[in-house]
Amino acid sequence: MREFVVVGDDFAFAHARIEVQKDDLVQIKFTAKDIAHSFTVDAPYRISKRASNGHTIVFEFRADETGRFPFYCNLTQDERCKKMKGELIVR
Ligand SMILES: [Cu+2]
Repeated sequence: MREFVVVGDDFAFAHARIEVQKDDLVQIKFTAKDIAHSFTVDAPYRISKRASNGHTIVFEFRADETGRFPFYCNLTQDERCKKMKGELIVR
C-alpha cells in the first residue's frame, strides 16, 4: 500500500502531487487544518472526502486507471477553496 499525507491549509494542498503505479492500493490521510476542505477527484475515480477543520480522515482506493487527474476542494464556504489544486498521477 502506498501512503500519502495531504494537508489542506490556507487554500492549498501539501502534498499537491501524488504519484503512484497502476493498480497500487493508495491510502490518503487527509487533514483539513484551518477550515473544512475536501479531497475531490472526478471520474473515473469519483472520490470526494470532506474533513472538518482540525480533523484527519483516512481513505483508500485502487489506482486502476492510468493518467493525470486533478484533485481539488469542492466546498463552497469560501471562494478561495477554488484555488486548491493538486494532481494524482497514475503511471
Ligand atoms: Cu476548501
